[in-house]
Amino acid sequence: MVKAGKQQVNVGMVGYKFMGKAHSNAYSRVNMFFPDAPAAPVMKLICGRDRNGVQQAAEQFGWQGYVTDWRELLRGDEIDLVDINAPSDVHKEIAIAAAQAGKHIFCEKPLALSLADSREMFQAAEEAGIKHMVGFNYRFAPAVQLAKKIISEGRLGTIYHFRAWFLQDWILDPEFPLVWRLQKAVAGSGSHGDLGAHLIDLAHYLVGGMEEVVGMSETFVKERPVPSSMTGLSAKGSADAPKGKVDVDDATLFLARFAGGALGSFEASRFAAGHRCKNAFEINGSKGSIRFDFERLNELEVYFTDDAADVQGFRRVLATDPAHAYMDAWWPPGHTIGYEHTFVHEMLELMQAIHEDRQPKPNFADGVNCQQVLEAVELSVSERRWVKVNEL
Ligand code: SOE
Repeated sequence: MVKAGKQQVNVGMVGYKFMGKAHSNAYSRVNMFFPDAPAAPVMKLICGRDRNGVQQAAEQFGWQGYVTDWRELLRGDEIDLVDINAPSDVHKEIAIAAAQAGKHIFCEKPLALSLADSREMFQAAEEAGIKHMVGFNYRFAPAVQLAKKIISEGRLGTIYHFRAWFLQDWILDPEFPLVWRLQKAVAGSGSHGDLGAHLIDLAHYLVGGMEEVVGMSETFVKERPVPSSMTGLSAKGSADAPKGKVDVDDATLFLARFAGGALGSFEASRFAAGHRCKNAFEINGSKGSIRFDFERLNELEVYFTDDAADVQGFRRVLATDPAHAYMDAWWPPGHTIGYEHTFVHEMLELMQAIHEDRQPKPNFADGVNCQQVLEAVELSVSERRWVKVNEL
């Protein structure tokens, strides 16, 4: 129930698999844990093409109703906010139509299949005057917010290095089926756009814009069985299924020079055996260093050069105190939070921004900036040269 007097934001959501579940959880939790937020989402309609699947998701996730055609979300005034978490190939069409219908938009990353498409989406959203947000959820881990605070307050001094890895291993088996995340026409790119996009956004958020990049990329398994069904990151197939071509990267690595002078290195791979979801970065500055690893997302390791000589070293900060972003809304200090909380914090920012009549952060401009670096790296890989980001 939304408190009397609180602004209600009626949500219509397209997609109901992995991200659909994460977003549904966030919409249903945000009002309960952040009762003072000036606006609250109301889970009106969920949309998916498969009637049985979407009906089941509506019941399981707590949506008031469901539809099988996203255009129904845009008719009339019932829906205020359209949440797009279906595969990347449909982001652009739905987002532009939603903007033109005057709906606010939350869109999962990567924003689009290409830089040109992301720019069109940004332009449509700006012209319509709606609020737009892109789903870079890792910004919203309290430990990442602490990293941002430490850097913004100058406590690391001049930033020299940003190095980051996003490592997974879920497609290591060559017989793992050709799911949509491995198809260029649907996903845009492979580990680069799926995992590297998060690293690029974190780099932009924490260190700033990049001037030039040089990359390398590989598809280790070039053909895979066509799946009979897929959901989230899992898929079913049979041993005798025909094979299809993998036309995205399995791993992409790149170096970057930041506008502020720092040097960056980035590694995104789905072939890093033993790493399930290692989204990690380390930042070194003139006064110290910090490091984060999503597999231990409550922690930030910090090192300050002005610590007394006899206790110099990295210390582990458990970012669960009221001193840490969002934590006074959750549990007592030391009671850790998880992946799903990052989405709750994301939706809180969206609700606050809608109420305050400002753009949320990160928004489509951040989505475009990320897409620009993604594409600059792709150009660098295909032309085997350094590429200036503003060439694109
Ligand atoms: C799968 O590779 C995936 O779930 C990505 O799609 C997400 O964006 C990332 O957060 C975790 O890995």
